[in-house]
Amino acid sequence: MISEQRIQELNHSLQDDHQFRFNFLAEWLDRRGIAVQEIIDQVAAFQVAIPSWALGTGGTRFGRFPAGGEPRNLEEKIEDIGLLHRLNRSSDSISLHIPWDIPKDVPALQQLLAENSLTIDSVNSNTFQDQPDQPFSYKFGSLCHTDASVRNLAIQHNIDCINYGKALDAKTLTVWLADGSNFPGQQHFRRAYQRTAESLASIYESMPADWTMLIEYKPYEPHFYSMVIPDWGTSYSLCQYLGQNAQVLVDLGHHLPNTNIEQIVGRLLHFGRLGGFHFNGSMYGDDDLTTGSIKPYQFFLIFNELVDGMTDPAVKNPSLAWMIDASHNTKDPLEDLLQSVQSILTTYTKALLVNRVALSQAQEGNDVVVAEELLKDAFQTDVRPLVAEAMRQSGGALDPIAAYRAAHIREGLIQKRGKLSIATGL
Ligand code: AOS
Ligand code: ZN
Ligand code: ZN
Repeated sequence: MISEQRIQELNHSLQDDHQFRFNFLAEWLDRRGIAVQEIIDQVAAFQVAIPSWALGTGGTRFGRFPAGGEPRNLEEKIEDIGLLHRLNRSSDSISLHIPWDIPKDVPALQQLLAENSLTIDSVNSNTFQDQPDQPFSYKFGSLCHTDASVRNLAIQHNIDCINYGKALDAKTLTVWLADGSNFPGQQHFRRAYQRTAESLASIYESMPADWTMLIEYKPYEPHFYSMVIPDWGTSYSLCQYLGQNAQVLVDLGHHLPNTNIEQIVGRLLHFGRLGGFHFNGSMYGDDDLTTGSIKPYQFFLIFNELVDGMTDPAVKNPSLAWMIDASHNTKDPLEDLLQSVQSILTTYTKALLVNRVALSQAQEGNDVVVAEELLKDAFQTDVRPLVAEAMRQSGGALDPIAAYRAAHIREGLIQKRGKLSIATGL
């Protein structure tokens, strides 16, 4: 679709402008005692997993408008993500979804993954919809269900997911439960929680010792009165109950408007219970929009908390799973993912620029203005040349979206797969 040589040619035409902008910024940061190449190395090393379900245009219940050339199977999804990774050198893994991505020919898939320099990051279970041949229904819940046969079906599905993941060398099981209720009185809160905890424990016991279970929370949707795991506190309590290999997953869109997500991140880091992220953007709730598209300052404050926690030796948190969880109806999905990764790296870079010694002094001395200005200074720095340089040094494109357009990739995919091909996804 696009060769490394073509990427280099496209870079060549942008190199002059890039060098000018990069030199200016590097010199300025250097004057302030910031080790520029160290920052570039950290940005180049930062990898974000791409969800298999974001490669098509996610519909809404009102309709769906296919992008054209959407991947029709797991092999084509791997090709698409390989393409993203070739362009930005920052998306080297995939979040799988079962049953949409059940691996069939495992050796062939492993080879395809290796050819594209990709790995499988995590496996997502799906107990939010019934599959055609399913003996019992998830209509009234899965791991929390009142009927043990339904709970066992959902437990077994999660164990199957672990086994599919093992075949492809994944090490993470992501559990998001749609379980909840729509009307007061429908569900007994304490018993639903208890059943969920016990079901999760059965899954946890079947998990290899080097695996992590990520438990995602969500305040509403698909249920609108209560969710069994609505908030980080519930996820955290379940992790405490299960053991060291269970961690909380923060999906940026799973908070009520104006929730202080950065503080949640700080709390979970403090407890050593932050397992990973689902990056996306949102205005109202679980909007699954492009990461950083709506509230870039809040996104920066979240990364500021992350960098602070990751660089503080007192924080004992395992390494995090960085994942995108997006799915919407309007953009070319591959362009959207390129934008998301770009926004994640840009925001991470800004957080790396924060003068932590000065910030800590201002905080200890209660100098509110200086503390705030230190954050704003980093946030307002245009770090795009550093991100471009990180990608260039890793063999990627200086401007991945421009390269994607210049290579007419969507047109090529439509020719190959047809205008109406539809990817499985949300
Ligand atoms: C659903 O709202 C959650 O964000 C899930 O993480 C995710 O979208 C789903 O598990 C994908 O199947
Ligand atoms: Zn999610
Ligand atoms: Zn979600």
